[in-house]
Amino acid sequence: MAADAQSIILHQYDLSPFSEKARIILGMKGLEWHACTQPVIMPKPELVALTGGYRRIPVMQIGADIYCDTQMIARELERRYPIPSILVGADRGLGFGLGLWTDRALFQATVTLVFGAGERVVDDAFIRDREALSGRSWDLPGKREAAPRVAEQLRAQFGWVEEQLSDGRRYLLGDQPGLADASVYYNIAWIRRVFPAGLAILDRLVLLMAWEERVRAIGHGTPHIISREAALDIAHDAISTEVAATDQLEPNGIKSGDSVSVIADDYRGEPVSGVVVSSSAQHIAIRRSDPRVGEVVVHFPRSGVFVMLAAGA
Ligand SMILES: N[C@@H](CCC(=O)N[C@@H](CS)C(=O)NCC(=O)O)C(=O)O
Repeated sequence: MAADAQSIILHQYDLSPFSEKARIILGMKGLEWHACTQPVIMPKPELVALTGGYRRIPVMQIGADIYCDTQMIARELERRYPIPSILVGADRGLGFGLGLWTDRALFQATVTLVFGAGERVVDDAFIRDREALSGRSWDLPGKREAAPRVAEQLRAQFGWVEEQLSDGRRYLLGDQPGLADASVYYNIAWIRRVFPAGLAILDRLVLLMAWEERVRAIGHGTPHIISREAALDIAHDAISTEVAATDQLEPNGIKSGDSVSVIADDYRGEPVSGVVVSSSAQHIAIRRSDPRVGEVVVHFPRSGVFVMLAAGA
């Protein structure tokens, strides 16, 4: 199926843990989508042409709208394709809130276990790339030393999932799968793929293991493949559908038309600069231009980024 300006394009790569979170959400919604494989390390010229500097994976593109971060991707998929909802039952905010645990504390512990206790799963170029990004040494001896203690932390944290499932529910927030499931699941799925022996610490968590199988069985919807050039052509030929809107309650008065830079609030990376189209408590959308893709609108979540007004704005 050829992609067009309405198609969901996920810029991703196969082994990327956060891409798996997005793929499972696409599966929960039973969506058809296009997988655009991006490099694991810099340079990522096509991705950066779309985002203006944001280099993480995954990024979702629909026409000339570019959604950065799985939190933003989940929110936009929910807005465009509300049924079935990934915000289960009465716990609509919790799916997002739990992401602060699963995508930071839980994921960091997962990373330390995989790289500290597992076989070497990455090459020198990957290590140099991540060192340059974080400004910190990869410190394999430190990871090795921390891994046994982190295993205890992980057993405790996955133990919460076991406790949550102990009343017989099928998924974390009820009998329907949702964002919370995708957010915990990608951590386990990644350990299972790259360091399966690491899951021995969870052997006794039988409800967790059965839940993992259920979430895996949800699958990834219907993916097709799209080349990077074809994705850029779609962005170039499309017009963003984002409508200009000023949020009167913006804490720092940011309004439509302001020039801003947006940067991730953890280990930073390149700021993305542009002109605000719309914003709310949960998103900011900025317009920018690029010689290859023309005018695009890049969308970020608010929890997880800092927005800075450009000097003189
Ligand atoms: N908060 C982001 C995290 C994404 C992330 O860290 N992705 C990893 C790959 S799974 C990545 O791109 N790392 C390289 C980098 O940070 O440049 C999200 O939810 O999408």
